[in-house]
Amino acid sequence: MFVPRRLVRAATLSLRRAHTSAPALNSVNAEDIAHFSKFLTPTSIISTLSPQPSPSSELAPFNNDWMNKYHGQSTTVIRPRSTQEVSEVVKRCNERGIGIVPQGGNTGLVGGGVPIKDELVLSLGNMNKVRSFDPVSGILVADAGCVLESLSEYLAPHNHIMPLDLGAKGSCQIGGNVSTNAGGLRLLRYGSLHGSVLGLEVVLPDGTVLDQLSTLRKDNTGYDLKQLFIGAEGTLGIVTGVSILTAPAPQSVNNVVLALPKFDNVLPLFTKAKRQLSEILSAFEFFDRTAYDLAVKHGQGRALNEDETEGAECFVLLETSGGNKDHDDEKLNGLLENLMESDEPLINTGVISQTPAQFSSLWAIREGITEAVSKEGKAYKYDISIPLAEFKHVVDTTREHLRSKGLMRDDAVKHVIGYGHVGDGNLHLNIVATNYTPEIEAALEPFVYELVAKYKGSVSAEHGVGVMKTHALHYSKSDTSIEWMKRIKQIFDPKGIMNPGKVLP
Ligand code: FAD
Ligand code: 2HG
Ligand code: ZN
Repeated sequence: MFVPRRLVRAATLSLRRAHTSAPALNSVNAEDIAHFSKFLTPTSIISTLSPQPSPSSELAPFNNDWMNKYHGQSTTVIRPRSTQEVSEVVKRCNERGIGIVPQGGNTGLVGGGVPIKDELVLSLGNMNKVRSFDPVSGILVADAGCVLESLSEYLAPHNHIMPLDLGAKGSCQIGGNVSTNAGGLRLLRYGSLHGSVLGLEVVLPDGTVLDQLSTLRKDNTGYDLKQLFIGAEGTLGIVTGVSILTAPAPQSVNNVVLALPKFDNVLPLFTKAKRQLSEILSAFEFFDRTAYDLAVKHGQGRALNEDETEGAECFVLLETSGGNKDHDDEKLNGLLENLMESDEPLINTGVISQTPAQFSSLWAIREGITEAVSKEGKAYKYDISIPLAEFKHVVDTTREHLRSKGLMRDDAVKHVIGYGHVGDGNLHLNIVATNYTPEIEAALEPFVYELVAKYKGSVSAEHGVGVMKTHALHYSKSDTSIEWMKRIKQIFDPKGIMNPGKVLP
């Protein structure tokens, strides 16, 4: 799905700025622009400080996030074409104490990819070449600015797929994926990027290039430094190249959307699906009724027939991927028959895809929920890990809490919905409001974070910390852990220029 950059609206709230304070850093000035012009092509510099100043409308897509919730005032965006150029830009910023915000596709959902003040935005989009691919090992080495979907398209004729997939694939970049340790729709099958990323090339905050672009599956030679940059959200350095293990394309895929009479059936269904489908189960995604209704309302995927959804409290999208169509069909049909035949069926009904178009259309319902929510209103997004059994309870409790505060009304909070990656224990709790307001935020925080802490969960399962959750880190990390994170940051970035105000409180 293509995720368009949002147009900027004039009067928007900057909710988080009050909570955050970036280190004292210098602003970019005209001399810096003159310095950059010595080694960058004119099209690599977008700046209001250039001799021919760029209009601020050109900077707007880089200063505002995908949700139009977080806003910066950067005067300058640099779009380097090579690692060497990144290194030169970073060296200058380090000397001058200028904050840098690395930016990929700007699809992040926690405000990590946009400036807080007027930091320089370093956008990786011009570094978009595949460096090498080995069809035998499946190892791909690519520039960090390659868009995820383009990499999937590149691999298709070689019968390989990327080990990750997400709704933002049309815009997000592999460097952004690595820097957020993105999870997504294939994690159940292929695991996290901490496993599939084999090596990284990183420009460190002083401009040094750390070349760890290994293509080895096994390498036990001491500390695995690359792991520090996976999920660092641009606070330790700039990822410029990625070596990643891709997967052989499955020879046979199926998907089915199952309508369930009640949430309580999700877990028994997951258990049965794992047992009966075993190695071919590749995704098990959940969305509640309101999430489904919003996706349909806003044209995401093709709606199921009304009789297929009647009485359904929630839905599960289940995918199989394997190597033998007859074998996989038999296993999936066996599961579906078994589900329908039991005395108390776990599902009301299911819709199975028969063609590639139907396969995509069923996925589009699930993948399109984020897009649908953004069309419906302004979303407060809580991306949490909690025990599977508590998914519904957390959604219901949050809704009741907002009701008790008198906020469940059309001009405040319109919907509270839950969806996510059951297979990974990751719930996306979205509160869809008419506007972002301090009143709603105060009702939600720390309420939601305390609920997560009660279940010993994580306040960020996959989207990261960004600027949104720096103050909430302590709900999921001990003081000792935070202290060591700060020490690591200090070692790599003593001047605090890399993505200031993000991740660490
Ligand atoms: P950006 O948004 O540009 O940046 C994200 C963070 O990474 C920022 O802190 C930025 O500074 C840093 N960064 C970016 N590039 C680099 C680099 N080269 N070097 C160093 N730091 C860098 N996330 C999931 O985990 N799972 C999902 O299923 C999922 N689905 C989504 C669906 C939609 C419709 C949308 C809009 C978002 C979704 N996301 C999901 C969130 C987001 O897409 C991911 O976090 C994605 O990995 C961000 O990539 P990006 O290139 O857009 O990064
Ligand atoms: C998903 O799983 C993404 O669809 C986005 O992680 C979740 O928008 C969200 O809250
Ligand atoms: Zn997700």
